[in-house]
Amino acid sequence: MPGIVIVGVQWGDEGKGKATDLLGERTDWVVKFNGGNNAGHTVVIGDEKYALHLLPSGILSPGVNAVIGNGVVVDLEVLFEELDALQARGVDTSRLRVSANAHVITAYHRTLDKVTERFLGKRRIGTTGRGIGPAYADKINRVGIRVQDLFDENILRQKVEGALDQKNHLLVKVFNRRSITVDEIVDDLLSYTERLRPMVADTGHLIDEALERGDVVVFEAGQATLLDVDHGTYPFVTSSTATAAGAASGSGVGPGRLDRIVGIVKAYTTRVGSGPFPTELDDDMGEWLRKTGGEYGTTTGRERRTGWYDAPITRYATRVNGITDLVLTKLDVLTGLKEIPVCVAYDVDGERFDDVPVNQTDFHHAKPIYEHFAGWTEDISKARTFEDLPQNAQDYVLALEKMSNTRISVIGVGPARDEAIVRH
Ligand code: 2SA
Ligand code: GDP
Ligand code: MG
Repeated sequence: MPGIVIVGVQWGDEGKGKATDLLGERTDWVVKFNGGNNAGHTVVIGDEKYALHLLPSGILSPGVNAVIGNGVVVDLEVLFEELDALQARGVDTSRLRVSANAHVITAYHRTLDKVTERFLGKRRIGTTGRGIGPAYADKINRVGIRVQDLFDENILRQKVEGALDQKNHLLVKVFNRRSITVDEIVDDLLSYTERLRPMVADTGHLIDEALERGDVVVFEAGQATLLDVDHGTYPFVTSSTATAAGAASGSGVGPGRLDRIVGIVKAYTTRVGSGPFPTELDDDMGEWLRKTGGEYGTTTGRERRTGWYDAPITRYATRVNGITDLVLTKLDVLTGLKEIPVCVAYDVDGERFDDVPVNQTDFHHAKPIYEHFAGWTEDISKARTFEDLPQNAQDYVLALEKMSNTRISVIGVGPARDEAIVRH
């Protein structure tokens, strides 16, 4: 099983970073294939806590080759800040390779992201403001700057000129901002080239060779299924393919190379940013989940919206990703609840929907239909086998497994690397 994809089932922050890190011991390569420094993965190893944004979580495992694939948008300032911070903590980052075809995020992408959100007012997406959407828009519009362009100043200058042409008009005339000069962008980008040069590679080729040798390659998705630009709650999504299919196009290997698709799902649900969220709790219970689960953005520090587990979402994610195994995280957070509601279907204006409705308006109107499960009070953070869990916790897990038609292979019972139950 050399090609393993890790995807988020819900709206992100399910604990993908920890899952990737857990697999690290048996992994040779970790590939980030979508998104950029909008991602935030917290990994706890012993007493050390790491927050990663642009770098794949696998970089924390000694000996693992880390790859930033062609599907990623790279903010070079952030890349080197993260590398410096990890190096200062003694992490070996020498095995990082960056795709020559990855696009770069520049100052004008960051500015456009922020001013567009302000302009949208109540209709804003709630982006992370990192320039992700504008960088992908340029890519699709064929005016993006790629990593390889940094090594030819003439080409770079031409491309930046092309990209800035319409943007300056927009910035000055529509958003009342100053115009951005070609020189300031080119000078900024060129300041990174010498440090970047040894990392740049034909990463698709490297990964293909690794798979051919039988190496274990983990493809780590940023964001999640419902934030995917095609399959998520559009327009309240990120601008990349965050589902399993993106692992192939975003890293340059064929889809047939992907052997297992591991879906990471939280024992309840969270979301950051705007958009529909049927099981959202806008009350003390929601606040309790946020506090107990530590649900604050890893990148922006924003409060995450919280709600109960939504089974139709997991079934949907299982279908669009082809999930073969589930990792259920943060079961420990639910400890102490008398009963735990689980959304089993939706009521949409009087009609029952067992699945996520295809029509976005229906999803906005969806009211959860709940089934209630008995809670437990015992501390489960020391549980290492399924049988160590209290009966009610076992029943909760088995019920979620049945509703999603997919095996739950790993259960997270705490943030640390070893706080997990692996079911055989
Ligand atoms: P963007 O910046 O264009 O990708 O924003 C578009 C939507 O995607 C959501 N998004 C995220 N949702 C959850 N977690 C993310 N990463 C950080 C974290 C978020 C943070 O790990 O906590 O720190 O705020 C992430 N990145 C993007 C975003 O909220 C918009 O709804
Ligand atoms: P990602 O974006 O999917 O990698 O997730 P984040 O790192 O943004 O958010 C998940 C948070 O939950 C992090 O703070 C993790 O340390 C933490 N976490 C992961 N698994 C568990 C678990 O099983 N239990 C608890 N209590 N925390 C967990
Ligand atoms: Mg996160």
